[in-house]
Amino acid sequence: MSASKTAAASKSPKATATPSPPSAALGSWPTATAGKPVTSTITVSGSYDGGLKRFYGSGALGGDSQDEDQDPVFELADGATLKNVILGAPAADGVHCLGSCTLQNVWWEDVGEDAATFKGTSPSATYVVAGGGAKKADDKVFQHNGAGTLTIKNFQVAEFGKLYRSCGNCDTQYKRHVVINNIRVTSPGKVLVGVNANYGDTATLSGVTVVGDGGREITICERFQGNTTGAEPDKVGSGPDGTHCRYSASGIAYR
Ligand code: ADA
Ligand code: CA
Ligand code: CA
Repeated sequence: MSASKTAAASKSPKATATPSPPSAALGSWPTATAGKPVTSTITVSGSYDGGLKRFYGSGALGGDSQDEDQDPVFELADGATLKNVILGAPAADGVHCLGSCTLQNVWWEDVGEDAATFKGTSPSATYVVAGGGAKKADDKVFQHNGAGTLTIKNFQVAEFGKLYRSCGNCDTQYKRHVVINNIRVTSPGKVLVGVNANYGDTATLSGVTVVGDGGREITICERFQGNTTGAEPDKVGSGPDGTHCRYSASGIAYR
């Protein structure tokens, strides 16, 4: 690239139709504009803008437990977008995506059984989590039970079990992919991503900042032997291997 072209590009950056939040914004959480109890699952097709209201489970969605059989607060049809939503407590089973979906600027203040579950059955399903954050997940934040690729970018997570898990023991298993870029991770947490090596999963991470983990207790990427029997999967390794856990030391910053 010529010097003049470089100068021109930096002087007048091109406006984009869908700007992503600048990385400098990571660290701050939104203030809810109002509260909205939800007693039965809100189904979304097309686009739903929550106006940064705090949605929380009530009645049948108000259990606040770790039960696996809870309904979600939001259920997104294939191709749907959910944006500007704060999920407060209790958050039941969070958000379910039945196919490709986009979760833009969605915040979980106190993750329920999990924050979002991705269930599309097509290998070409794409799920995008852009902006937002999740706190207080006893176990998983993002549960990938279907096929396809999940991208998590410009996101923050604090106090969690696993940020991402490719289902280790679902009845139907798939090759799954996760791409993580520009996230802020605040200790304590157990595992950033868990993938099944035997089904060919991949996790690609870059731009990860880990805050407050002086003891390096958070495992960045763990590989499992997944199954369809329902058994608890065995761990088979962790750390970058260039195949299933794709990242380099420079992609993970500690502070
Ligand atoms: C699968 C998995 C469960 C649980 C569940 C979920 O059914 O086998 O262990 O994680 O997904 O929460 O979506
Ligand atoms: Ca679960
Ligand atoms: Ca769940």
